[in-house]
Amino acid sequence: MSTASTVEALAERLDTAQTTCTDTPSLADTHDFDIAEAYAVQAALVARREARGERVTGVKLGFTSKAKMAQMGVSDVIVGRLTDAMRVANGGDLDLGRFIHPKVEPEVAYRIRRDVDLDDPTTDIESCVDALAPAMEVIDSRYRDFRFTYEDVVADNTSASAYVIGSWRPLESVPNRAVRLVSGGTETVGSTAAILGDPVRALHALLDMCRRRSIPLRAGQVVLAGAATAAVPLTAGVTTCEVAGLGTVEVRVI
Ligand code: 0L1
Repeated sequence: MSTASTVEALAERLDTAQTTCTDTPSLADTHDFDIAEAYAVQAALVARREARGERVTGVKLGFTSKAKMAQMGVSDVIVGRLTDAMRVANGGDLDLGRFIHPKVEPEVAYRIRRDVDLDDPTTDIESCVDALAPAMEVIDSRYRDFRFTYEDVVADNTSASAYVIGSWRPLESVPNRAVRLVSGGTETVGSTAAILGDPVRALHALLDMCRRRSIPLRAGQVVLAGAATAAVPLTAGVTTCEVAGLGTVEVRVI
């Protein structure tokens, strides 16, 4: 790339894909861009959402499983931004019509209780969170036929599309809890251990990434720590996720 106008043009293309539910070819087909530029496109994309009145409500991690990192040929997690327009109430309705080709992932969420000082090298990220909950994330890559590069996914706000969070519980260690997600006729089972070996490691990886990419972490925001299984297609009907000991979260997909 990389002029400011190119960054803005790519953000606009992804934004249009999302708002019109129309897929778009990989940006990398026509633009040579690196990971720093990909995060710049993501920031411009999120700024467009904020300009429409959306509020950033948290962050999400992606590529937190070894299998997904190996598939993408990378060794780093990726970070995307969540907004209030993506939030769905636990037990609420979710309209399939707002997506291109959605998939759903079982997750664990953390709640940030105080602003995280990214500049302080002694910041203890675990002391900045005060609760956790079962959660689900709907990812909806804006790219045609799911054909994308690592940089493409980052630019596309890591496919972030919707999320639902269950009841918050006091913090506890959840290194290896059974997870079960059912969407329509598809069931997938796994473990929180798939999230970097222990979801708490996702918090440390998040702090590192947010420092490198200057992504603020604010009191009251949520952190989706990463998928506990491979994503499954989101289909009409009740979609539920149970994390052993943490409870259940569900949406009605219509
Ligand atoms: O949340 C994630 O798993 C990261 C995005 C993966 C890209 C995709 O499959 O859409």
